[in-house]
Amino acid sequence: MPITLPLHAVNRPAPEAIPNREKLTKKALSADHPTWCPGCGDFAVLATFYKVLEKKNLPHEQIVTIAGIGCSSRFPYFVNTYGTHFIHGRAIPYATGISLARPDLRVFVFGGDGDGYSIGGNHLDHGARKNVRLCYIIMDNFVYGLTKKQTSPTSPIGFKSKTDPAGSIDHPINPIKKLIANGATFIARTHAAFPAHMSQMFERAMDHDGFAVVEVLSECVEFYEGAFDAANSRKGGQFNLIEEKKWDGTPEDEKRHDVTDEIAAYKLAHLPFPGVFGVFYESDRPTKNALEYKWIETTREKLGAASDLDLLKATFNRMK
Ligand SMILES: Cc1ncc(C[n+]2csc(CCOP(=O)(O)OP(=O)(O)O)c2C)c(N)n1
Ligand code: SF4
Repeated sequence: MPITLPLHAVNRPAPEAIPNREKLTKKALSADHPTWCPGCGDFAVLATFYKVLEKKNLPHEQIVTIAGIGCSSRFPYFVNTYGTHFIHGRAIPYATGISLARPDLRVFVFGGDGDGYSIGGNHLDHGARKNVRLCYIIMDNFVYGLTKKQTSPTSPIGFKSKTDPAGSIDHPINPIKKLIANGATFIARTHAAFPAHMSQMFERAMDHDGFAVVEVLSECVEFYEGAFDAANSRKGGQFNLIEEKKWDGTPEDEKRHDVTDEIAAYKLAHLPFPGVFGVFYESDRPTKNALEYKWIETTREKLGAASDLDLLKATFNRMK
């Protein structure tokens, strides 16, 4: 059964955009020069992230970037914000702590398919079910790039790598199905070769109050060149977009996708590779941040306007 608490009763406002803050130019947002191979899809993801941050007017000092380990996970080095390049697969629990403790911050998590779906796969499931307020951008290249070509959880069957020289035999995971099943409240998919679409997806993910994930197909030109050509209209493939319902009462609208319909989202996610791109699912289930905040405030009142220290002591006493 879904939680039926009225949202307005539990949602603590997300940090606000500041309309008149100083311009966040590329210069202001750039840190180290990216060490990625020339042509790596991750460059486009970084450029798009800079662009969308500026457009969103987010306060510079409130932006946090967290990542695990991998080429894509080097992201926080290249963005001039507070942030951490953390241990492999553990970006989500770390980012969860930051998001819960500091509701004034905007928490962004970055990583690859190995980091997010393999070693960190279980953390992804729990972040999604808890609906932690953060925005997770996964650069999926269907391979382990940093460690030079091992099979990843999204590598297709038959993919030849250093761990599978005769071709991968393991069924790849479907990240979108996994995220729907586990309760992520914003799930989108895009392609690094289409920055305009990627920007739209990033913007919507940033606007979402909850666990927002954007899966970006981002080519590893060194170890899996051409992996996403089938989804690239400029390379003879097809970049098929999800058409969302407009609720305009027209007969065409009947066929459009209702992003709040979990089963419809699942069916779209089930389409064979290269599938479709856009927003698969979006819902406004209460966040863990809001529920936990409400619980703390209720306890505070019960204990007679208790201080943070009193609350901490009461918690420890309960565990004695
Ligand atoms: C505990 C641990 N196990 C293994 C590694 C080695 N390792 C580093 S990055 C990586 C995989 C990265 O792949 P992915 O997340 O897909 O990122 P990409 O480099 O392709 O962007 C692995 C296995 C490690 N650093 N730590
Ligand atoms: S190895 Fe692949 S993923 Fe890593 S920087 Fe080079 S092209 Fe990008």
